[in-house]
Amino acid sequence: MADYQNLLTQVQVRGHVDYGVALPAGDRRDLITGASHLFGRLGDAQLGPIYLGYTGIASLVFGAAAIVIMGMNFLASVNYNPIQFVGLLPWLTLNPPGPEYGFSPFVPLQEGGWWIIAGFFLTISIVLWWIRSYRRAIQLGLGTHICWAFAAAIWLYLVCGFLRPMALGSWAESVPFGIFSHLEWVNNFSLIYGNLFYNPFHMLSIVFLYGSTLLFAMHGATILAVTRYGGEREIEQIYDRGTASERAALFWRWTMGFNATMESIHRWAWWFAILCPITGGIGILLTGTVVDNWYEWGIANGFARPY
Ligand code: 07D
Repeated sequence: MADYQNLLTQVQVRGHVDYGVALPAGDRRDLITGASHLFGRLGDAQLGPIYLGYTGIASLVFGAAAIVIMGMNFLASVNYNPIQFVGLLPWLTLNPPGPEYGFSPFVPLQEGGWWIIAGFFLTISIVLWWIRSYRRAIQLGLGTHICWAFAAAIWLYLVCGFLRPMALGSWAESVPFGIFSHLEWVNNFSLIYGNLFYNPFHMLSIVFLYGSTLLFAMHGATILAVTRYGGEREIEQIYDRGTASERAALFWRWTMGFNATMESIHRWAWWFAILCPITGGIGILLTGTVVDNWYEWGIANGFARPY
């Protein structure tokens, strides 16, 4: 029945609710459990148990506060007209303080003060969610790989919204909360600092971004292709290599002369993924602090050519 799994066939196993392994004292498993056929099509059919805990609840409260502040500012900007709120949503924005306020924490609410408060709450929410992910991993006896990957993304978030503005002494450098306004920030950032394409850390970040998708596609495809030989039991294949990994490895040696192993492919994927925001954050932090114009920097360093 479970043979010949591929992209389109799937099996949903539905039994008693699985509460998971027994854990040390103090463990809690909150909220409903049930099963959903739709969820089963995307992943595991079972819903819950969800663990909220103190950090989870606090994170949701701070996150909700941040979003409500953003939403209320958006609403105020369209005179509390709900129709316009929906219609203009992609264009609505909550902007950081202007350059006249430097990096002062005391800014009138309408001049960027709300932005500081929303950003503060959002950051608390994200950090609490990180703590929650770390503590849940420890509680389950897992490694903390997921938390450190999440931390890499938080690094880029903090560089863009806090660390670089602090280094330059100006909130105005920071990112607005808004759909198109944050895209405009990205575009203007590149224009003002001489085209981000010439920033070597932006180059590296793109390498790891594209590289991650490539590795993920190669790995996902390889595992799907060898499930008929039990290849989806990846961990077993690491310590007890079977015909699935023999065939997968030979495929890649045949086609490109080299293969990752059942184990190392996951290290490749993890490093590529985390290096995308790590190198990106370095590139953003250097911009305007160490290098003012990446195009001129490229000319000075012999890889860009004058027009
Ligand atoms: C954003 C940070 C972590 C996010 C976290 C989540 C919540 C939810 C909810 C508010 C993703 C926090 C949020 C929990 C909140 C609510 C409702 C990670 C993030 C923790 N670029 N570019 C990159 C390409 C150009 C520019 C990275 C390509 C132009 C700027 C990446 C191209 C110009 C910045 C990348 C291209 C420009 C970047 C992002 C092509 C614009 C950055 C990596 C083909 C005209 C960022 C060093 C990432 C960076 C960045 C790709 C072009 C500007 C590799 C492919 C030339 C200003 N660009 N880019 O993981 O790190 O983001 O740069 O043209 O700041 Mg670029």
